[in-house]
Amino acid sequence: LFAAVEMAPRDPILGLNEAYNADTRSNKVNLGVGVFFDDDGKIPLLRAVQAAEKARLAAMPARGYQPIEGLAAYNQAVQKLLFGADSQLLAAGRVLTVEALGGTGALKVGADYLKRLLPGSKVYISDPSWENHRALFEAAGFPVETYPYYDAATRGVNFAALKAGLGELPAGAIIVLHACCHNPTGADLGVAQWRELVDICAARRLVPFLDMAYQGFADGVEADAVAPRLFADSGLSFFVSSSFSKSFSLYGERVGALSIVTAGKEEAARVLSQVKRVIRTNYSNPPTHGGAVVAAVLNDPALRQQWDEELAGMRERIRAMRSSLLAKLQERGVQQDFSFITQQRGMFSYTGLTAAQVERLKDEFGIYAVSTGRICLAALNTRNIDYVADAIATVVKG
Ligand code: PLP
Ligand code: TYF
Repeated sequence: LFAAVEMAPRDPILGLNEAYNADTRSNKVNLGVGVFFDDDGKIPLLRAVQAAEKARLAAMPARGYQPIEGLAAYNQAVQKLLFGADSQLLAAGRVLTVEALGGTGALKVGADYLKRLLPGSKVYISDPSWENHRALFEAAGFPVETYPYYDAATRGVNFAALKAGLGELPAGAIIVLHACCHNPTGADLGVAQWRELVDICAARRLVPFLDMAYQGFADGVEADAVAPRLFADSGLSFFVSSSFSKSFSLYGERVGALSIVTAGKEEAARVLSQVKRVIRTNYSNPPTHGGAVVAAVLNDPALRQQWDEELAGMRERIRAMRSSLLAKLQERGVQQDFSFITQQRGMFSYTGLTAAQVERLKDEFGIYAVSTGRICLAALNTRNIDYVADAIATVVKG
């Protein structure tokens, strides 16, 4: 049966973990995968999460099936994070939200539903994008192409090219947009640019799919929601995937959500019924724990405040590592301008390191980065940053 099965390629990012884990050097550093580590190099278990989990464990809840769409208290909390507590969109009942298995699960449910809704459409992802975007939408049966995004010369967004690219797309084209903290480049649009982009989507009748995997990691929960809120004001229909893997440090619990903005309450009910059908034939209904914990935190004012503070702590730690890495590269006499490190947002930086330089970092120093030159700043800490700065300085000087 399996004699002719070929070995599938590894995920370029998750595959790095395996190589890192197998490395026996004690000073090795994993700047590959996008995970937030604290200054001790550990994945934090947030205090707000601990408190919610303790209360949940003490209550010993029964483990019945959840509704297909997940926990209502969770889905409502997600909507408020995306659109604001007093959103008119929410008051009008235009949004449906379903709990999903992480941001990936939300993208998958959205992609499968879109394939039923718009079977002849194409999907456009940013150039470059998170590799799984392409794989997910291709797996749902869509042809996937790219729209212009990153400009290696400025280390920012080539907005003119982006606008021109989107301006050529046919009505009904699905465009996947990173709502904030673009992965892999760290280069985001500004508010005025988002406004223009919303206008283009409206004029060309594109179908926006916002991927919100890092809400709170750039400027804060509210500020980072500028894209979904501008789209909300436009009157357009669109999709949003949310992930709480990073913002709640709940990676393995698989907590995410898919929200779909429709024209009205009655339409939302019909769309929800179709999305539920997609879920039922995938995994029936989501697991209980992660969503219950996130809902408990978001719906309790004291825990919510604690989470806001802990999220700010994570955001500030990444910022501090950005400034520190830049300063340390300058101290080491690196001529190349690395000031973009402090301008890019979120966990990642597209460093401009070549594949050969990344290879040297791994071979000579045990420092793992993605071959595209993407590094995860959240893996730096006060103990490994000098070593990393030394190594980068060495490889860029030749
Ligand atoms: N979208 C982007 C842009 C991401 O970087 C990630 C990272 O994990 C995801 C989606 C998936 O999130 P999750 O881990 O919750 O599935
Ligand atoms: O880009 C990253 O590193 C994170 C984690 O298939 C990740 O988003 C990477 C690859 C993948 C799933 C998650």
